[in-house]
Amino acid sequence: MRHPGVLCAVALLLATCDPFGSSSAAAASLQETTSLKSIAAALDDSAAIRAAKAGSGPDANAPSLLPVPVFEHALPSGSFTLSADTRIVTNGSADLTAAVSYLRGIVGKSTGFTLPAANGRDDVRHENFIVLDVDASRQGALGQEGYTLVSGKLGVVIRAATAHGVYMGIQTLLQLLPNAVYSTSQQVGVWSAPGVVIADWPRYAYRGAMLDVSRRFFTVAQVKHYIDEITLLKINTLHLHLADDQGWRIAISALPSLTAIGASTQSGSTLSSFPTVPARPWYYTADDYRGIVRYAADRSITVVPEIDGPSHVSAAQASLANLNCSNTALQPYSGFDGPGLSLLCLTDPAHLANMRSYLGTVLSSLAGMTAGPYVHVGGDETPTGITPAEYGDYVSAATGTVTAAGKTPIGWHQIGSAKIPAGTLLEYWGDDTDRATIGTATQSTDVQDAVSGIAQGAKFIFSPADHAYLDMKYSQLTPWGLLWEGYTSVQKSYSWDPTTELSSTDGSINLLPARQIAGLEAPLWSDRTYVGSTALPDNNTVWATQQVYADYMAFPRMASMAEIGWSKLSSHDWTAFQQRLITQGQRWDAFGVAFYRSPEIAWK
Ligand code: TNX
Repeated sequence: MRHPGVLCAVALLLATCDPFGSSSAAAASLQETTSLKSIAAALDDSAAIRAAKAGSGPDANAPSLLPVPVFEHALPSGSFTLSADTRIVTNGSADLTAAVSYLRGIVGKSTGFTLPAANGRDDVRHENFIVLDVDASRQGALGQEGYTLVSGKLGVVIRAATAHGVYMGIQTLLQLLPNAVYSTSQQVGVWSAPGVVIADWPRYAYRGAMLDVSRRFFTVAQVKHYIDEITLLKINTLHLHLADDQGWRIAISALPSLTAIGASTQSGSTLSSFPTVPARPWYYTADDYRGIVRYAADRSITVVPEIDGPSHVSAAQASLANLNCSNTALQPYSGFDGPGLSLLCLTDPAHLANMRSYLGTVLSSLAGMTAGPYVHVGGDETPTGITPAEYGDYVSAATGTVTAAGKTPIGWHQIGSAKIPAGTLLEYWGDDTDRATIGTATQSTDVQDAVSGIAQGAKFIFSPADHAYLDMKYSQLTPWGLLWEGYTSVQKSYSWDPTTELSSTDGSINLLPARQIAGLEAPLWSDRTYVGSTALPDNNTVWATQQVYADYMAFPRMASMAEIGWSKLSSHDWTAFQQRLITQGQRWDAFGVAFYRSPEIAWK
């Protein structure tokens, strides 16, 4: 399909088709341009936005981008070449400092170019610029994270309503450049991006990744590395599972025992028995955590902290005696048992008061350290003995503290069974077995909890365990991870959709209105990060490093999640996705991501 309007609109970048009459006039008008405003105003990308809104997808010959953008049209007449002279032009109307230093950081390492800021007339004459333009009036057309990108001979122009949108455009620009741009050491090359016009925005606002740092501690550097990896795919949320049976990972100054005792264990090891003394204890100080939050924010990622409960709480029960009915602290737990292992004492007024005081302290200090709008309160897998009233007491204390701290609660979908505040988000981890019960006389408990949440107006984040759980093995050959949902191939991770997870298999019943879908999240649990993980480990067991485990399990399946979360449903296509993954694999190779080379894909 041809888009002549678009071609003409980008005449300034191409100097071929000229809306002002002749290409030389266009070139001249650029030479005289002294401000970003006039460059941006002269570049009319509205035709691209119109084409995107009208449902035009990417051209067949457009460059391979992942997630695939809403609209992308290859421009035949010339590519942009990044060089030591390329200048960055911004208008300073929004804070682009983080986005610009991110771009300089990635490009600087691989190309050695510094991309200095332009300063007026002289630099624009270079005809070699990257314009980053924030214009709030484009909010209606592009939303929070949308952007347009035009590249041509003279430069690249990225325009958005917010700095987040510009940042997403920068991620796209990196994908347009040669894969070696992701290299962390200097490379020689011709750094060209093809001529293209793109109009793009996400399908869902919440596109998350979860890291279980409780069962296996990830250092600050390892968490930052994971952030660096997920941001390449336009993931915008990092959920940290900070407390579970096997470990407590965040310092709460008013309750020092939570880390002094609760952080001394992980699945399969205790600090005292650990073969080498770790350089750092197995928790984040408040400064560590704030540093992670800042690092993420500089990459347009919101951190969501989670304190699980009223089950998955052994680490807290080992640290604080008054959470237990016996008033005795439990032994720290470093085993491998899962569901229903632990429960706070919720059976009498004194212990309910202890629980409320504990949550009040922990969740409000965590809210205070968190820049983003959410705190996750857990709520999954309680033991069978608990009554709905006890569970409701916990959920009400947890969500009440979060809302009182000015944040929005998120919980695993089970909290939908209790009374939850308006605006609560539910993270749904049901699977196709649950789906098969929708509309039958025996809807599964997971579906019932979801239905109760839907009726209370909750919004949903989808993490279906049979598609989105990154700790599930890909195949019999996967050395680590779990298997309770069966094997999750790359194709299976790509073969689902948020709009049908809560509808009957035949599609006749849909429980969840589309407006109550916030997005999706890919959890990476860390229960079993060792070779031979279908059995318990012993002294000879070989453990994966955190980074090897995360890279292998999350990539390429994170790309499936990213594309389902960002791209239009109509562009969803396994065959085309496989092709995009081949290119993405080369980017990962350059960036140093030790992804799993699944035989489903013809990797280069
Ligand atoms: C279930 S699903 C869990 C986690 C485990 C995971 C292992 C959910 C909210 N809880 O505690 O780590 O399975 O796959």
